[in-house]
Amino acid sequence: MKAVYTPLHARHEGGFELYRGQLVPTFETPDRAEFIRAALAAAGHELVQPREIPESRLLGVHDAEFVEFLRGAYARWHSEGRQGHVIPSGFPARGLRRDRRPRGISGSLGYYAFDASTPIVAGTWDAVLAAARSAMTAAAIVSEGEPAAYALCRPPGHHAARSTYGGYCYLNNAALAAQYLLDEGRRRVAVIDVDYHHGNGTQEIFWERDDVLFVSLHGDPETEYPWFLGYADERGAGRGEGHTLNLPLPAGTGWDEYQAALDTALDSIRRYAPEALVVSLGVDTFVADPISSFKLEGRHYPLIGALLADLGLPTVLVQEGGYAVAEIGSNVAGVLGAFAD
Ligand code: SP5
Ligand code: ZN
Repeated sequence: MKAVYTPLHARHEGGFELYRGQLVPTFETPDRAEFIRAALAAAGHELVQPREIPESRLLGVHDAEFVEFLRGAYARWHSEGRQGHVIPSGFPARGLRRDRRPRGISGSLGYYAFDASTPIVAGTWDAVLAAARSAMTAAAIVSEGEPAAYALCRPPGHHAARSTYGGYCYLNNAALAAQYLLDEGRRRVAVIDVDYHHGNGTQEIFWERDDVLFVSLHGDPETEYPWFLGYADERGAGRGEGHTLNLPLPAGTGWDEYQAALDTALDSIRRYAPEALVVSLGVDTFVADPISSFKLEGRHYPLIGALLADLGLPTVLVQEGGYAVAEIGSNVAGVLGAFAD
């Protein structure tokens, strides 16, 4: 299938994240995308460039001031006399005001970010915009009639919400793809998120909407990132009531339990009867992933691809996480190859 890729992803590189009490090089690295690109090219998928989709399309999903903040954050950090990496250090927790955005850069960072693992470096915005355009390009390809397309998005997106960023994510690529499909005429779109981590951003964006069904399988937030969203009792609100389905699974989950949850997720999508599907495709469910705790093996990824294809829907697959770099390419290619067959 067509796979949207651009080398612009590599401009987002060299950041540090706060991990277990230390500043360490971020797990989300450029070589992730290069291993995926190589595996997809070797498997015969056609690599295509993202289109110059107008930035106004971002505003279907994101707040305009948030987008401008992300674009300018690195320059502001340095023009306001700070050095090194742009990482927030204080957040509006319970009891603190979150109704106003402080004028200074440090307060603004804490206002918009929700963790300290998502650094902004000089090239971050270029890569973020290219990833968003990649996802929307894949959606355009499917809108124009291809049965499926894949976007090799880096940085990933599913933790980013309307006006918050975190979890290595800045703009929500999968939500942008879903909104693009709707804007081009699909009436109902389902998003299935198979990344190890809960897609809190996607959930928040579509929380009160009934034109998007959001279904997520993920590590139980009782112990797993992002900790503060992704519980089974979250089901949507207002018109969106019943249009969010969370299937948290315990750390250590292997294929049998995973497949049972995937069956539940696919059943709910069939009942919703969408006109298109977006897959938030993280492969950090892999047994050797350095920050996650499921036990899927390489042979399981083609099974996921085949089960997703069985839905028979026009499908946009969007890259999310996956940090076992040596195997990331074969795991992603495993999903796509089985899907295309
Ligand atoms: C897109 C994506 O996969 N983002 C993940 C961001 C995770 N960042 C914080 C990770 C903290 C993990 N806690 C360590 C558990 C080790 N078993
Ligand atoms: Zn993840």
